[in-house]
Amino acid sequence: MQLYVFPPSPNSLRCQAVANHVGLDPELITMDLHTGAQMNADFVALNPNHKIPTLVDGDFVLWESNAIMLYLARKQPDNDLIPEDLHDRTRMTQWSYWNASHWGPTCGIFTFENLVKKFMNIGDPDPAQLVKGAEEFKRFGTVLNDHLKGRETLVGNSVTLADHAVVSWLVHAEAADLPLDGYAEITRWSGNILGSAPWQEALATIPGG
Ligand SMILES: N[C@@H](CCC(=O)N[C@@H](CS)C(=O)NCC(=O)O)C(=O)O
Repeated sequence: MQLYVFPPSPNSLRCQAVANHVGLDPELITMDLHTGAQMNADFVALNPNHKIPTLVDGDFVLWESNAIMLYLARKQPDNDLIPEDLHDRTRMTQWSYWNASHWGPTCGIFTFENLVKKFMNIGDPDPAQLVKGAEEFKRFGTVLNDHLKGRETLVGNSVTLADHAVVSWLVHAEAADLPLDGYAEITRWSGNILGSAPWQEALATIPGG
């Protein structure tokens, strides 16, 4: 099994964390997005969106990180990343969609403006975007912070795919200057999840740490 990744990317890190969590060891193939490696014809044939992460398991090719996480979790039956209980399972789905629709795009504003632009030398942060990001962060960060009060995980009593998805955007919290002051529950929860072995293993693949 091969997993095409770009290790600093939250989208690929969350798939790597799930693979580690369930004890799968796909071959990691790094696509250097800075040099446009994702545009090469062989990769575009696998994923016409030319985006990482992309998974290849024999003849089976899969893209979109949430689908890949689901595949990895189901590929290895003995884990509790996908709850059996209907309410817990659909709550997990709720948070996963929330992450894709709201939390990811919100954190993505800070990640792009404060981190990616600097890294790729493509200009200064756009103040208007950061104002928009701050408004969105207040709205969705409050939802997450309130939900986490008295909880160790987003759903039920153990880590699910939702934790891996939502926490992935906090990997670069400091470098992206996410406005986390006052969001103590998010900080507590993300510290625990990102400090866990599957995440530590995934984070160790980022060149330069
Ligand atoms: N919705 C996709 C997003 C994947 C994505 O945006 N990947 C970015 C890196 S973070 C990428 O590969 N960009 C390269 C490009 O668009 O050419 C997922 O969840 O997998």
